[in-house]
Amino acid sequence: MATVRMTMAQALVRFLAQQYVSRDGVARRFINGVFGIFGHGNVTGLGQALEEIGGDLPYYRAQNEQAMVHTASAYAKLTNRLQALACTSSVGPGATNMITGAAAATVNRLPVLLLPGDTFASRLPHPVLQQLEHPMHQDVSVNDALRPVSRFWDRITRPEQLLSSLPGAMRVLVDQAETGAVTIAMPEDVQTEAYDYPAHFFEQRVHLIPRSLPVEEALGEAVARIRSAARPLIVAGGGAIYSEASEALGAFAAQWGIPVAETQAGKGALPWNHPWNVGPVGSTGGLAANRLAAQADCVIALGTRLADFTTASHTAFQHPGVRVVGINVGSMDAHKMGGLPLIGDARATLVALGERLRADGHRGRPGYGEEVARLKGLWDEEVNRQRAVGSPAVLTQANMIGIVNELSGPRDVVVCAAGGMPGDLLKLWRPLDPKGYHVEYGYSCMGYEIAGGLGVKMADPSREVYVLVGDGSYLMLHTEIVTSILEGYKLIIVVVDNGGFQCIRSLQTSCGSSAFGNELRYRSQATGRLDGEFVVLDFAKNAESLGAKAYRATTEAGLREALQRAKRESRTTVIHTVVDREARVPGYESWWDVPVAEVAGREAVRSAQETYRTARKRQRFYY
Ligand SMILES: Cc1ncc(C[n+]2csc(CCOP(=O)(O)OP(=O)(O)O)c2C)c(N)n1
Ligand SMILES: [Mg+2]
Repeated sequence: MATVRMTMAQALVRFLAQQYVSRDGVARRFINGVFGIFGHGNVTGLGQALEEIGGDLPYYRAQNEQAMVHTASAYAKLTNRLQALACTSSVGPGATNMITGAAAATVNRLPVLLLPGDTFASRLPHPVLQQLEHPMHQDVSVNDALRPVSRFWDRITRPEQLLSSLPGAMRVLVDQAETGAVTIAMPEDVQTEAYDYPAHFFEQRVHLIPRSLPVEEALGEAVARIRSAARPLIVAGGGAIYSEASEALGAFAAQWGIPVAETQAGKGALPWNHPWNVGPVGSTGGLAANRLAAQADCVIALGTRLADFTTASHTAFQHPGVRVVGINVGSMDAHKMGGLPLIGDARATLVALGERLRADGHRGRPGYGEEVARLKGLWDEEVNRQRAVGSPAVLTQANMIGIVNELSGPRDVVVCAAGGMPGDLLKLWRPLDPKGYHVEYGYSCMGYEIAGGLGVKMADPSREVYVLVGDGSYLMLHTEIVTSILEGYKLIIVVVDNGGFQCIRSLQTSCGSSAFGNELRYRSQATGRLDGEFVVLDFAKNAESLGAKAYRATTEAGLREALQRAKRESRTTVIHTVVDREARVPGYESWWDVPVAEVAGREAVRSAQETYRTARKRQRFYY
């Protein structure tokens, strides 16, 4: 057997460069680069390997390990999980900085490969710099903290272990149901150790991404349920987009007269103006989808995790006989809410259901189509109204969203993750392209926005990327602006300055407490709380100092002007907008479960508790 002698790190690099995926007959390389921050735990091992044989696999230097994992997640999301990036860190703090990013990737079912350095397998110099010494467990390092947030986890203590570990890691990365963060911890000495690897280990490998179908009986039962339903509703989640099901979904909805509601991850699966797209459903949903959901007797959950925002914390579906049909590549998701599990690819399953419905001679549902069209009309008008709220002199967040949407192109991408904006975007943004709406709301991780925007731009530089980021999120993590400039990936970043964590302040006051600890104010001498004057920050200057082009906009006209200029720029541009702190887009006949104190001195909290207890009575469980 021909062998090649190389270090464990060199073998890893060579193997990764040869992994391809193929779906629908199109093959592409899976791992397309490595993000990293070097330290003693990876620079002489993996760093050496990348320098010597990594030509094929570009290396990107990040500013923050959490951020680079977000960048990798966003990259994978934009490519419908058909391409990914690896992220390497040193031992210790670099590795633990990746935990948040790993959790975000795993929650969102996005493939990222994490390659943290680890303490010496030999243990000879221990404790090494940055080692966590556990008094009892000698085989524990901080990398073990990555286990619960990873879908595959391994530690390579001998170079030949790569032979079994890497194929296992690849299986999980490309598996549409199991994918998420995959961690291969690399003790720093092992990275540099040589082994005679079989030459065929480095041959090109193409992993097929199947379009699997549910078992025939499940399809048959689903057809019967859809056929007998008077008020069916499809809830389209991220899986619909990942499987590129837009066309099949649009045709299915129109042919069988079934409205399609959207989740955060599923928004864009149908263009906003598709006649059967009734808009967002759930806690931050719109009135058309929420009214249809409340009365639906058959909910077809298509590629969705059925998270609490989608189900309005289990209050969205109120029909006494409602039943769920769960179409999902993942068994866990397909079974949710007592659903009839159709375990399969979203697109292939819709096509299969359509064929069987046709054979079955499906009859129409009198009046339902008209009702759907009427509700959609009402919702479209409401979105117009909300986007226009504000005055020429004072911007509101709704206003800002409307303007950015209006001035962006049909293939451009809006990126967001946390704060009040995701809910408003879900209601008000009007995507035309399935990849045009990119909101990370599985982990809703502050700090994802700019780092994620970078990943989107790297995955498709032909699209303009609009990152909408709250002042709170910006302050938490904005330093990948520097990476975007180093690498020449242009972002248009709109910072929405409303004086701090306003969505959490709203939540706090709506549950009866008085506002404290959320806004960006000086500590007041009089009260001892952070309720003094608002701190005035200059986000434009901050961005400029990092190399970005920057503008400030406080009016509608100013924002339009700044966006036009930003579009003409070739490098990352930051627009600091100041919006009305109090203006809110309302909720639409929905609810979100946030617990309220059962004992409180304040009357307002007691009253909120009462309201909460009543609202909870609408929660339904279907198991
Ligand atoms: C990493 C992280 N920490 C805390 C939270 C909880 N959280 C959600 S939104 C939010 C405030 C965000 O503030 P900002 O970005 O200014 O948005 P706004 O609420 O003003 O819309 C906080 C603290 C979170 N989602 N992520
Ligand atoms: Mg804010």
